[in-house]
Amino acid sequence: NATGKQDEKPYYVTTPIFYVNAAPHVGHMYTMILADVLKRWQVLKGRKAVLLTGTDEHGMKLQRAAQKAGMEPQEFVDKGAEVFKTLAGQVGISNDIFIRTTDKQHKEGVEYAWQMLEEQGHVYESRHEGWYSVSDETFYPASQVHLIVEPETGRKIMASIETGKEVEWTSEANYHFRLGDFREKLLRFYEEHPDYIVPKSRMDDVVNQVKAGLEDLSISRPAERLSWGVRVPGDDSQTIYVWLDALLNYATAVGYPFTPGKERASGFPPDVQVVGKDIVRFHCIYWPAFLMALDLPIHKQVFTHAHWTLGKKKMAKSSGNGVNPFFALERFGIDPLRWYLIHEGGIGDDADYDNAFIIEKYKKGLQGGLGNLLARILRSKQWDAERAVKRFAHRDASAEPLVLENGDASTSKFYRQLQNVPAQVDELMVQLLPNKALQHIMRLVYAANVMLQYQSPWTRVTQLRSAMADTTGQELDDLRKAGTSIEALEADVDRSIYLAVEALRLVGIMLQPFMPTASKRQLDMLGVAEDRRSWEWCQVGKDDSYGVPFCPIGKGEKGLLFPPLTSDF
Ligand code: ME8
Repeated sequence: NATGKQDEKPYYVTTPIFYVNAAPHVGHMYTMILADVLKRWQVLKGRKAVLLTGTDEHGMKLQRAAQKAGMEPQEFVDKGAEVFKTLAGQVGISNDIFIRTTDKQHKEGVEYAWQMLEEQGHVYESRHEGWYSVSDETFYPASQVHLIVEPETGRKIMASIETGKEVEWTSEANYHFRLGDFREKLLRFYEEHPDYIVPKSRMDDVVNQVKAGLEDLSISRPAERLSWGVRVPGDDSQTIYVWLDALLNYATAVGYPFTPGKERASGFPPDVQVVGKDIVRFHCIYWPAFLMALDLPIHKQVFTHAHWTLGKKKMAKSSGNGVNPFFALERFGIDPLRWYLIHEGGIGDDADYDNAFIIEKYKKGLQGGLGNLLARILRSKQWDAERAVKRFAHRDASAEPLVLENGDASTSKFYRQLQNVPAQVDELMVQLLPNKALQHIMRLVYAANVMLQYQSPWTRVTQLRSAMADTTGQELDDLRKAGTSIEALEADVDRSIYLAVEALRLVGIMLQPFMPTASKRQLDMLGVAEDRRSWEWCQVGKDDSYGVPFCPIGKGEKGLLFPPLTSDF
């Protein structure tokens, strides 16, 4: 009912908010796309969903980057944020919110949260000594740093063992968060929520880390060192630690501090937070501890993914080996790039980004697989796809069966596949395996091509034509002797064409979250009504009124859904 719908908590998906110290690369675009696909899948299924992305604009790293650029920090971050916003727009990210940590409302929310933490006794003042990495914006314990020779400069530096980033010895007075107090509570939470971190292997890492012990967390820095950030309420000499500031964005963006009763309608807490494996600790240890301390509900799942590498080295802003996402978009187009990144991107293990490989995958999957199937059905003059759909989709009760009792095993096998694949894809999406889900959709495309190959409607059409043209009647006789007839042959052709068209319709519906533009064109070509593109229509035989007429696909390369890509760019 209407009230139920209003009260419904929207499905809330987030990306990390990105540092604007340097331009985005393909890695950032990947996270955005993953989150976008998860959101769009929910929308396809009829759920209200909210997607957040944005930029992390405070902290030492930004302060130094602005200084280096000879700019005022605000001017510097304004420029940086614009680039990320433009990127989200160009990749078709359907974000409802773009938060910037320099937004007034966010800063006020952070101040409020700080006061709550203080009031509840979670904060104390003390001196802090340790190794701080500006690049990672975090302290490392002595056991996690070592002396290295920096390859580029030959300088001997102390660096984090985990990230290889330089650390600096800092000794200063600052505020601490009693993170250690949350060890037991966190461990209990992990135990009660075994699916909290996906994939499971990263859950195990986090549990082991917390089991090994949690040190209290330094959550402010002297303002004379770090001026670019939110000041500690009531103590102007200290600036709030950038990660506390940044993590709170997921709450402030949807209205924290919440008006009582409004929290659920805002979407909070997030249903799924997509992050790279580099920031798991922050999202799966610090963030839930902050939420516990603030008496806020905890996010349901953290979906962690692996990294894109270039020449096997992690793509990173600081290494200068990031692939420019704007160039990639121009070269391959939004949909092929979205498809490639999800299909080939790493969740558990890193994946290497390679232009030649993208072209190869494009040729095989999109041109040779999906594009070819569409063209085979819609462009061929050999059969009448409209007649096939009229015959089987628009059938009445007395119509001939689509799958014959003792018919060809290959068609009944394919029919079963058509029946099963949507639910299987949905299950993969529920398990947060969008790569596997996309691969499974593509398998249906390949299976449709194989089914056609096997059914060989073109051979039957030739047989049909020749029998009809044969004035001696000999060929008709032969057909009859072989236990078939003109009508049966024609029905066979229509049957295999209809099964292939049905595959294209279901695939088109399921591909919408992955390739919004290409799938729209595909469904347009198939003549599927706009209001019949949601999940409930993604069942074989459900739509009885599409395809009449099919939209002309156009001549030459222009009319192709996936035109050839040029490899020399
Ligand atoms: O960490 N492959 O921001 P950030 C895949 N501001 N994804 C990659 C990647 C790669 N090579 N490199 C980066 C921050 N990413 C903080 C987050 S959230 C409260 C604050 C993606 O600009 C991946 O999602 O360094 C990674 O976690 C994120 O960008 C880091 O972005």
